[in-house]
Amino acid sequence: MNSLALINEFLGQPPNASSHGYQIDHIIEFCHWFMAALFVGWSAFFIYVLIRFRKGRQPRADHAGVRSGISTHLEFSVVLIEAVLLLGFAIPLWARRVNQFPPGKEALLVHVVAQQFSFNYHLPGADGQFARRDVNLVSNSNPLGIDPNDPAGKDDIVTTGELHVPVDRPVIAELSSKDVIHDFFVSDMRIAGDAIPGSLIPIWFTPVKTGTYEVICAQLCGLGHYGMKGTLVVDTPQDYQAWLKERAELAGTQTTPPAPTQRPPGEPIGGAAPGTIPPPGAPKPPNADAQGAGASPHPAQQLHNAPAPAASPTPGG
Ligand SMILES: [Cu+2]
Repeated sequence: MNSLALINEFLGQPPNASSHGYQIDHIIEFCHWFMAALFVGWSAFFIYVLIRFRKGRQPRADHAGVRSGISTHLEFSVVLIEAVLLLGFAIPLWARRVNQFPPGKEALLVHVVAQQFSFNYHLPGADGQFARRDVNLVSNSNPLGIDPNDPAGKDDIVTTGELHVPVDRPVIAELSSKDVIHDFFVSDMRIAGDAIPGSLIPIWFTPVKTGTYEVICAQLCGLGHYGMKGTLVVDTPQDYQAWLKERAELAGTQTTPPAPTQRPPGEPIGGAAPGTIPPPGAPKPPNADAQGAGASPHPAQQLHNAPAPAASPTPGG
């Protein structure tokens, strides 16, 4: 573990704070030591060749070249080690990340909706049900287009910039985007995932250390990309409950019945709400299709057959 910390420090990586992160660190460590060995080996070989085949010692070029098989064996071993790294470590590790999601009941499911230039978070509240989202309801005060008439949304929590999660509980973050491709990257948790318009991409991690961590966008997404940062706060279970309560109370004071979202009174519901920029020629999606992902099957199964997220216009649609 000491060498892991050394490599991390050397590379400027923050200490790992997730349950799976040590595996990522391990493969990073292994690759770097291997590359260091290669670098030293090739450099030594290069210097040897410069001296051994200098003009003074070898005035005439020998077109037959090297006759021994040492270099072939060396190159084969390098290829073999790289194949072992890829097939033995990298691909199985990746397969575990994408195939072995924590059970839905055990995990905290949060919708992460990226936009230029911030991350929005949608939590289902006490009932565990996400409200329906509709792109036509998106406005400055309702960044996710949550349907104010959906009873499932009465206790939903929407935050921008800061997300709280409890420690030692798996978190499934379902990524989507409202505009361009972003990337939800939390280096302390050793996770990153692209947020792509028209896709729902689940990633998961289990935070094992309380604290405040930086979330950044890792895809060049426009002029304000440099400032697209957020905060992930890992709380003790008690602090997390207190935060949930605080958010619920805040939502309660900011809404006017029957709207559970932060829609100011008098703002039109449906149609072209202020702040909404529908794509050119976009047909209005039928409400049935826009049913939020809360009632959908296991997130891992949505990767390829997911409907477009309600708040994300399909490219070219
Ligand atoms: Cu971005």
